[in-house]
Amino acid sequence: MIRGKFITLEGVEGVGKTTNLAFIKEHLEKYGIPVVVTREPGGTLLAEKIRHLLLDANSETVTEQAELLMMFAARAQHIKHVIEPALAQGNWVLSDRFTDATYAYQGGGRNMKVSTIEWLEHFVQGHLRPDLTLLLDAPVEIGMARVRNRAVIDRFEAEKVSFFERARRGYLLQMELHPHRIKLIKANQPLVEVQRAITETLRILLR
Ligand code: Z5A
Repeated sequence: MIRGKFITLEGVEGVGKTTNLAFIKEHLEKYGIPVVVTREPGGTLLAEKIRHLLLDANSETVTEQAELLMMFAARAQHIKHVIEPALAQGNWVLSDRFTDATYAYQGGGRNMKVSTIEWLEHFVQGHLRPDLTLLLDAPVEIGMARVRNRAVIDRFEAEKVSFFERARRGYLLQMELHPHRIKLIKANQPLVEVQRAITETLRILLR
């Protein structure tokens, strides 16, 4: 069995990750590729419970250490029960966020030490890294404006604009460090243009 490819979608809120996930799935399926769509934090029963705890805006103050460890606890479950088995069975896995989000939000947003994140990445993932990461990038205000009318604001969405600016810079730094894996998609353009750019970038894996 040929192992599948692991693709992740990243970017700050409202850039269009969820919207484009469905588009990518459909695009890959046209090539006869079986696709498993998932998300982080989440993707398994336990990891979804952790997601709920992480996003709950009414909980006690969550320490940045607890937040970081919960992200990786959810990720460990996700890798073991969803990502690895799916890849081993030849599926392509498409995840709405993965570890680049930790570098962006906990590293950039919360100013946590990169060396701690690197250690946890190695501890939890071993050699597992995405084959391709699509970084949907747009000015923070654009994404925020797109999701402004949501009825429920989660614990992250309640953060200040400066937090998301640091997260965006964190993502761009990750891209500088991993230029072969992380590809920038300009998300501040009409959806049809975003999807044209995504299709073009996916050719790297479809060749
Ligand atoms: N988090 C973390 O801190 N550390 C980690 O390691 C991980 C996560 C894995 C939950 O993520 C939170 O977890 C997240 C970071 C943290 N918090 N924040 N912020 P999430 O993925 O569930 O949350 P999100 O980024 O806030 O998702 P989102 O708000 O749904 O954004 P999106 O998926 O990128 O956007 P969308 O839902 O596809 O689109 C938003 C709207 O814009 C929608 O109405 C679309 O129709 C519209 N849209 C999309 N594209 C366009 C274009 N091109 N033009 C016009 N309108 C568009």
